Amino acid sequence: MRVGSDPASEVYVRNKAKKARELGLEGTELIHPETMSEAELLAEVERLNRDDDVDGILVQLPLPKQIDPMKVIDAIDPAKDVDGFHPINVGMLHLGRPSLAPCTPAGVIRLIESTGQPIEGKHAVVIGRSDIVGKPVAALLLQRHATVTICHSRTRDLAAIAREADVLVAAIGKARFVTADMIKPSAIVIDVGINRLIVDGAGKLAGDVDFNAASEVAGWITPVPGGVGPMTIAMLMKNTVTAAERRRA
Ligand code: L34
Repeated sequence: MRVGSDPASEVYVRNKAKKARELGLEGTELIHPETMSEAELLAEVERLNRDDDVDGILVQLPLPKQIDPMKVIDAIDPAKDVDGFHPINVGMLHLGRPSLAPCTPAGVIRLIESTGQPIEGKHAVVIGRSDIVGKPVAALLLQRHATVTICHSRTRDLAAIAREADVLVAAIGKARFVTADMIKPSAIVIDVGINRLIVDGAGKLAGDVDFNAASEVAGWITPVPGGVGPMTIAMLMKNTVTAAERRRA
């Protein structure tokens, strides 16, 4: 579900609905006006909670300023919470109990696993501590027996810590924040950032990592676009199938 017309959200939600239809999941893109009230959105969530034909509910963030995202997330039936944002699912994740894991963090883990390198025992450094990326990525890495360091805006000598990382996850939200000198040779680098830059008057996507220079140093590195974004959508499809199977079990 999308409220309002944030241009990035329009692209992301369209990509999600398209992928769902490709896979035969009957994804419906519900679009509401920017002026929708919080009460109206909560009523809409309630309606979808009660609709037995609906297996997954996703309310795309950010929401317009009159709507408190926390209230909306809390209102979603945890069994239909395919984003894994409800406090019940967040709690389950941090306890290591099987639940609906948030899509971007699950995608990050899947990308790391695709290297074939074991996560166990590695030093993983996560830059960023948001509730939707940094914290859950750290929890998933810890569950897989990595030694996890979380860096953020108040971290002292962040570059030195990053350089110690066997696995570096960049989720800062600043274009090209991670430079080649911050990467340990042969490290696995996962770039979660999606920053919109204007280059020579044209819009261009850039990650949180300076890809060209970093790819000379890293052993593995994900591009932006074409990295974490599409994996986020893949994990959303997986969560939706899981939610559907559980509701019918
Ligand atoms: N509720 N809100 C909720 N759930 C989410 O999981 C998200 N997120 C983030 C923003 N808000 C959300 C997404 O879906 C970010 N995000 C997301 C999803 C897909 C893509 C990027 C971010 C994606 O498809 N990225 C393409 C490029 C798209 C473009 O051209 O802008 C890529 O190749 O990276």
